[in-house]
Amino acid sequence: MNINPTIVMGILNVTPDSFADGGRHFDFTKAISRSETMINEGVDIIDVGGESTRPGAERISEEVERGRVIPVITELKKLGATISIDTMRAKIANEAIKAGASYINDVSGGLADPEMAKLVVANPQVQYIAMHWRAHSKNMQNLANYQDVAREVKDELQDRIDTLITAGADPDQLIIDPGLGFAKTGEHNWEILQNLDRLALLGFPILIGASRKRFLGELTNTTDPDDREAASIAITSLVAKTGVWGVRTHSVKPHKDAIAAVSAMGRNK
Ligand code: PMM
Repeated sequence: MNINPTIVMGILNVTPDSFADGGRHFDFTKAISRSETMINEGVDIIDVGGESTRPGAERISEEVERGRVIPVITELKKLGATISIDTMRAKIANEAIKAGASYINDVSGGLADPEMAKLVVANPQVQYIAMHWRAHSKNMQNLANYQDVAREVKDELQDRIDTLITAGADPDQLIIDPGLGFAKTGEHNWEILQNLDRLALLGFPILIGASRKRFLGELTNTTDPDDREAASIAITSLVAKTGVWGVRTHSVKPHKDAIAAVSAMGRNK
């Protein structure tokens, strides 16, 4: 179990159409100003993404993705932030590393680009987040079929890890994520959250991205993602208690505070 407090990875979607904050940080100046706020609020890592992965989303070209993320990463490096690049493309990840990223957040766990494993091996100083994924966003909800979602997600992540380690990656580089909402229904997401102890058996740090997602909208009867914040914080608190390594969230301070309260309650126990 992770004995350090859960880290907060703040989301910076530089896209016009993501799940929860699409459009809000699309403009470069707005993206930097949002990042400065997150830094002031104590964010641990800023996750910069240029390609929307919301259900049904079409892919964008590599050039468009590059143009969105690399200038932002270059600027964030100057601000001293710890940077993650949310991409499925090894080329973009490589340029992001050169510009200052120290984490690759690959929602496809290496399935979308066969070059990704080589890049991870070539950059042992970089951490790699392998998320559970079955297909690109356009088709993924057709693949939300499981007998035992917790077991199948665990097995499929094990397979991703085996591929990376066989390619030469250092196990210490790897972080896993069950990919809530990716080829999963709301029920599947809850079942995964109820069974994080089973995922922890893989022996890797776990990242959870529940923040403001659609299944919380179904739970709380809300269409505006901002109205899902209380439910998001509840999940952060409970997963922090189970010892997950990190949470990927839209707001920073409320989640940092929730984690601090969880740590304080667990102190000296
Ligand atoms: N979710 C989204 C994008 N990237 N990365 C990881 N590791 N885990 C996630 O759950 C995840 C992700 C989609 O959500 P957003 O559009 O709100 O960023």
